[in-house]
Amino acid sequence: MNFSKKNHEHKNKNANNVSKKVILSIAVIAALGLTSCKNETKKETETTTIEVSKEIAMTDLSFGVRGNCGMCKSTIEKAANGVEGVSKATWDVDKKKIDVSFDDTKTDVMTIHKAIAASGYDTEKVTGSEEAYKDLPSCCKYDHEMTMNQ
Ligand SMILES: [Cu+2]
Repeated sequence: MNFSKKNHEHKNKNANNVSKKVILSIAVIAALGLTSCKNETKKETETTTIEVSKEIAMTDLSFGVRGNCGMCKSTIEKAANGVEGVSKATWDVDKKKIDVSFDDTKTDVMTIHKAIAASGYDTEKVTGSEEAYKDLPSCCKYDHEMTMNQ
């Protein structure tokens, strides 16, 4: 009698263990589910961060460029805007300086200096092409000693 009672209790303990295991498994599955949800959220955040840093990659700076008039302005700005990655180029006829905005993953400031110089205009880093200078209208034949960044 005693023996069978003990056996019965033992069986009950086993049953308890089994249901505990089931509850544990459910808890683990739920935890895994939560983790994967969190991972998805993380990925979305990372994508957003990349998009933001792409906008930050636009570089704004200015440098000196020699020139005389409105025709110079359009030639200089056209040359700068012709560089891939440049989104804005504004030359100031009084200050003899250009403001440029560009994507520094696509170009760099020296490429812009060279493009302007190729159109015949001196920049503070690159001397303008003599060939292109000869072809400029007489009103645009600026003084090579002119002070830039006034
Ligand atoms: Cu001019």
